[in-house]
Amino acid sequence: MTAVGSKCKVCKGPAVIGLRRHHAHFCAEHLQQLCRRQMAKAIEDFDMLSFDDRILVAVSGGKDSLAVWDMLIEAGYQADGLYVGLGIGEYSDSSGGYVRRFADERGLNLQTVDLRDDYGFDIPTASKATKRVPCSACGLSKRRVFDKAALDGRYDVLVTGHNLDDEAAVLYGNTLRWDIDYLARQLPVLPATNGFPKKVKPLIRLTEREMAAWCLVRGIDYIVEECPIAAGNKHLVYKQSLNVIDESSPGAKAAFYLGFLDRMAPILQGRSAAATGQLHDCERCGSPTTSTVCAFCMLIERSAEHDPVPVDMVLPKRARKEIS
Ligand code: Q46
Ligand code: ZN
Ligand code: ZN
Repeated sequence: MTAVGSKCKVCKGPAVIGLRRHHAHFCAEHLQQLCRRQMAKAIEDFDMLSFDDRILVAVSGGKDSLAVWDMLIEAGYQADGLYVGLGIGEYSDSSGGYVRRFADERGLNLQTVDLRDDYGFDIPTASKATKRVPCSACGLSKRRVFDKAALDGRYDVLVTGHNLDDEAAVLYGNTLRWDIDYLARQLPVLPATNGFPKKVKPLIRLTEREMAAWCLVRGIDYIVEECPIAAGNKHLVYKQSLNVIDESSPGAKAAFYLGFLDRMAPILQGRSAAATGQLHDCERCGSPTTSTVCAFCMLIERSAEHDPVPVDMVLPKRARKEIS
């Protein structure tokens, strides 16, 4: 559905985007109104945030995390940013630049952590050293660095920019594997527990396309390139599959994910490892784990003593061809 020549459903002015899920087009002002309302509904429905909370937003330099930071500040929340340098070659250098410019231009407080400088490894090296696929080493590292920054900084809540497309794709993958532990934890709010900060996802009712449009109309400059390691990963394949379904049945993707939250998540309540009391303290760092030593401590140990690995050594074959 293209917006060219179409009129806004609300004011009949020139539309900038057409949204099949809403059977309507919207101008810049009413697109923003829709995004604000959807975020406010998610925050209210799941009791995500209060205006007294000190919020830490994990920002990557991509559209979603910068958009959610912008939307929270605009709505009157107190939100600082956290950027983690992953050491993924030029992609990391460039994404860090977008985040710093965003924060500087708006006078916002940004914290930065660099995996190489602060922990002695980067994602390509961690992937080789632990024989994990890069996104697994990356996801584990980010989660732990986010948790630590939020707890050390005494923030009330950690926000991530996961949108409806992200959550639907993760749900799709978890469902294909019937991974009950992950399904039981796939909630838009994870409460603070011993060793974990409260974590929330205010963009669960908004799509990738809506977030790109938000950035466009708000003049937010973000890194458009995907992480080079993402090329061909399963998450992207799940997203594409859902987009094909949504193309023929507009709204199916939203119904899949929001229906899960409404009808399936309550049934799975109490089924995660954390809820069934299988977690205890890591003997090295004290973080909750199902093993004696947590996966992140193992990753640090193996990676820190490994020779640094350049990013092209861990790129998927397709991305390597494109670069050469
Ligand atoms: S940054 Fe990290 Fe993503 Fe790159 S290595 Fe994978 S997980 S794709 S959001
Ligand atoms: Zn309008
Ligand atoms: Zn540990």
